[in-house]
Amino acid sequence: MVRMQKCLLAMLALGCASTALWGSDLMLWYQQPATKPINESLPIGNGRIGGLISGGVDSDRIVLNEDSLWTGGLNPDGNYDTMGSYQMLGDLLIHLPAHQNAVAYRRDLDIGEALAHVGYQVNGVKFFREYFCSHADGVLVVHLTADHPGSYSGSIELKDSHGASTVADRDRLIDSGRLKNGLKYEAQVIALNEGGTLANDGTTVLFTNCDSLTLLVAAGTDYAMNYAAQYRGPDPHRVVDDRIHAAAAKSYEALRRAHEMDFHAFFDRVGLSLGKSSPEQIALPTDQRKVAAAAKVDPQLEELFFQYGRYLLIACSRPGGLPANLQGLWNDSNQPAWDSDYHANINIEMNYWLAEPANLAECALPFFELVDSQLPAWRRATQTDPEFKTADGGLASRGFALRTSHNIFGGMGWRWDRTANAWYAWHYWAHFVFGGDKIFLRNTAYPYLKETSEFWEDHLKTLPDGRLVVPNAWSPEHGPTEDGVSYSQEIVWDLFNNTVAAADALGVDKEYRDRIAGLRDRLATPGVGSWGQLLEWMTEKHDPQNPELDTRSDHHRHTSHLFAVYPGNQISVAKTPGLAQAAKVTLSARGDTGDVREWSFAWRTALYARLGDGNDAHRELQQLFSNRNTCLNLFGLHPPMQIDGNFGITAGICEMLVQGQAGEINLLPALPDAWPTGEVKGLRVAGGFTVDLAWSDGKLTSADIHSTGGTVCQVRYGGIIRAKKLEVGKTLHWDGNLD
Ligand code: FUC
Repeated sequence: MVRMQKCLLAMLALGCASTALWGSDLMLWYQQPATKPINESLPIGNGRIGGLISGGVDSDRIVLNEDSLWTGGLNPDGNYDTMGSYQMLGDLLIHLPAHQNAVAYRRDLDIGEALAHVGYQVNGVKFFREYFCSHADGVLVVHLTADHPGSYSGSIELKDSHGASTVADRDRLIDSGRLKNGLKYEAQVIALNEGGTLANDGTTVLFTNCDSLTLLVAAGTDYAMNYAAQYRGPDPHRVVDDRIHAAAAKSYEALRRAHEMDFHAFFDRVGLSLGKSSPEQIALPTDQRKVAAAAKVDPQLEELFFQYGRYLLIACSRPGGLPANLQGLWNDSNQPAWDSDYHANINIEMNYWLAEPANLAECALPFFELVDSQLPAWRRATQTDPEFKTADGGLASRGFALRTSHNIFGGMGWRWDRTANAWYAWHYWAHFVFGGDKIFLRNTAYPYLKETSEFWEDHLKTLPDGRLVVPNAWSPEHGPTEDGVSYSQEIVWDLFNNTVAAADALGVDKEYRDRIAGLRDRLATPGVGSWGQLLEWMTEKHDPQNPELDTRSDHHRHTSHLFAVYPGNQISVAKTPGLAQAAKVTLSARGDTGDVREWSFAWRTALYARLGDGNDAHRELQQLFSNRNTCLNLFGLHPPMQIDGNFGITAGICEMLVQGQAGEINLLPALPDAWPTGEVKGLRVAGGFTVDLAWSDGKLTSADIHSTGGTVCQVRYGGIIRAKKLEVGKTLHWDGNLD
């Protein structure tokens, strides 16, 4: 309430232009409603249900999503066309026919509070809407107020996106249906009024002369992350009904308080300041400001973009729900691009790069839950496919592989991405190595790592010289299919290396651990080519069909063979300077023109950061602001909209500020000239540390390293190295000149 009054006061005082009084600086704001939902509407979500707010004046459209609303099934033959796709749930439409000709319009999303707003005036009356999606109460909430009593008359519609009809029951709308795969879904909207009256005409709720309205939306399906139950659970009606009634029994203020407490517990863990933007930059609405930021550095917008990745992950990936798909949680189509699927050759991995360093580790849990629930189906598909004959000619009997794409029912699609199983293992290991949770390591991560290592133990091919290679692999989505492509070699190296470390951390499987360590050391490592590049394949390519392949003009969007630089760590400036130099040659040749897309810029940012090159990392980041690479609502734009770039860039910025690899915590390893002065609090690094840093004139001024893992803390700043064993809960503080 206090906040709403503050916002109304701001509107009264300043019309619609100011951001300063409106709330936090972390604000996306616009002077017009959205016209294209996925590109312009503002996203809210609670990890399971989501909304895209258009903020239309006389008709507000909120696209509704529920993360398990998927077509498809087991899809045993792996045909991408029959794999199914993520669906849109429907639209919540608020019709306000008398509200045409609004002035002083403003629409915003305050990502520091997880609240969206619309404000405008009609005939001297000030109208205000506030929207949020509560994890605490499981409902999406819209609150409509005005500074004049009795100003709201209109109707509420709930439109099913699969043609099912909605029925009205007093002040409630109920929409239920079944997809072709039998999946049952239900959505309900309830309207609560102050003043005026509510009625219904059988399909819509009508409101007349109300002072204010609160709309609550609950939704669910009968999906269950459970292979044994064929991915089905109880009918959603009961849960949806209970949720909406429980929420309706609370006051609007109580719902909002619970939402804010829940959200702040995640969001406030990390603070970032990269310097001050100019008053001219701050005065621009986000759609104009982001375009300008591609040409001229806008530090506060970069900070907003960093935090937007964190906001979006909190909004779309919470324990109990499904992990973020290709569009996170937001979808305005029943035929989304690439089915809005889980894409295993870069995209879903990139979705989760930020979770550990940006201090949102719990948000990674849905990924593990989904993957673990798919394993029985993936094992079956792999172990019956002649593609996976073992070295002795039999069918696979241990482990599983993944195709490039998968759904939520154990079904996969498109070509096999043979080492995606091992790339997923990187995430299981990262969750342990950042957080130190031994129970997770023992019960969840190690079983996954070990089973995947067993698969690769059975499938590696021995070359005449004794080196081991992954057979018949494809460097996504580039060049030929052949043995020993660098992408696959590096990922299997990473898997084996982490399996060894995991067995050591648990003190188990000594013999197995030694065997895997031996295999790791026999894996062919990437070579260096004639122009100093890191080789993407075992041999340099001279392909008349594809003359650019493996040349300085090869600007392919994927940088798969640089996995070992980021997110892997087989190659680093400190430990393998020659290969790091070759990686740099490759990266700069791949460039940032041509085939390079939104997520590619994010990966390149992180790669340059790992290679210690802050200015190049920043150049890649800055390009994301162009209309070619991000939508007006700052969602990544491939095109079409894709969310991995949002998550990837947050991870990339973390890597620019602090890195924890090669056994060190490296402070400000890639600080660009564009951020001479700044501060960051709460970033996590591997080994169990949280780091706060401040810098000025490009130099570190203070560092606080808090131990959550009780391990040796070896810190590097430039050429200076300090090491100290830090007990859990202790902080290592340095100020001023570290030398
Ligand atoms: C990968 C990429 C494409 C796109 C798709 C969803 O296959 O090569 O660029 O991001 O995923």
